[in-house]
Amino acid sequence: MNTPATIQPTPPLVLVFSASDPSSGAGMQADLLTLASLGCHALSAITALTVQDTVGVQSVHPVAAELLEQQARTVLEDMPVAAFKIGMLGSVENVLAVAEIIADYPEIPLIFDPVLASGRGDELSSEDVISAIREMLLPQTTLLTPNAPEARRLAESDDDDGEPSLDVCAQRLIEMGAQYVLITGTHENTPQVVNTLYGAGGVIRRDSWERLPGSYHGSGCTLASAIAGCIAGGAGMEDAVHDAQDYTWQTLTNGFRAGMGQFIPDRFFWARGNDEEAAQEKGDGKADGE
Ligand code: PXL
Repeated sequence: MNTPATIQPTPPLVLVFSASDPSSGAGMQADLLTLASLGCHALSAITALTVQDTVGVQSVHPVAAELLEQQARTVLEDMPVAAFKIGMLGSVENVLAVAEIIADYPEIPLIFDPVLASGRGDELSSEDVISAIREMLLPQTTLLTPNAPEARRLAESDDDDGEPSLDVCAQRLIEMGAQYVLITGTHENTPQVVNTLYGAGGVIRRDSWERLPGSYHGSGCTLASAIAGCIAGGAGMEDAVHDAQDYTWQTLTNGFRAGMGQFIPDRFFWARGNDEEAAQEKGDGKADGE
């Protein structure tokens, strides 16, 4: 065995289940960058390969459930994981495989970003994946982080006359088994982006953020991974949710337009000496936002 002269303390370990995005805007690459930036070491179980750029998703190729299971179980048997983060799962078989794995580690907090569609509207989960998520994963979820359209889709019921409010959706998701729900308001038609954290007793906190003019690829992955990183580092849920939003907002104001489509959040803004003034100047140039 290799023993370095001084043994360094191990950073908090977070096991991520998510899909590869070759643009590194979203998906596993976004998760790894975010967790590294926050001082964690991420372990990765790839659920699917996607073909996409900053403009759109061309195809999604789920990995075989047995291969997903082997990736996760191998690292879980070797290393003590402090938190799980789940993103896109890609198939019903993968939902079931992940549900079985995490059931063996009930003490590890689970941050679950239910990726149903990309921010640009590309479908990323079928109806049977959504049913499997409701039944198998929500009861094991510590924090669910849907955007408003995802919250409505996961919480919808045949008995609904009109569209239920987001507060009602959150309450239903908690009844389905999630301990906490953070609904993000980027897609809502409000002057500011309002993100609301709910627990069993209702609203725990609401945070409002300036609505930025750009359209970003991977902001939801960044937020959920940042929360998982804070939880793995020992934060309580409310602090983790606040600090992760603050971090994510900074990655967005420092976002860059690498290709012809959406901006990419800069998870390492602090390593590039970007100060607020520079971010402001860059922000002024973002004219093509959603
Ligand atoms: O942003 C959600 C997301 C997550 N994971 C993958 C994605 C996307 C959005 O495009 O492609 C792999």
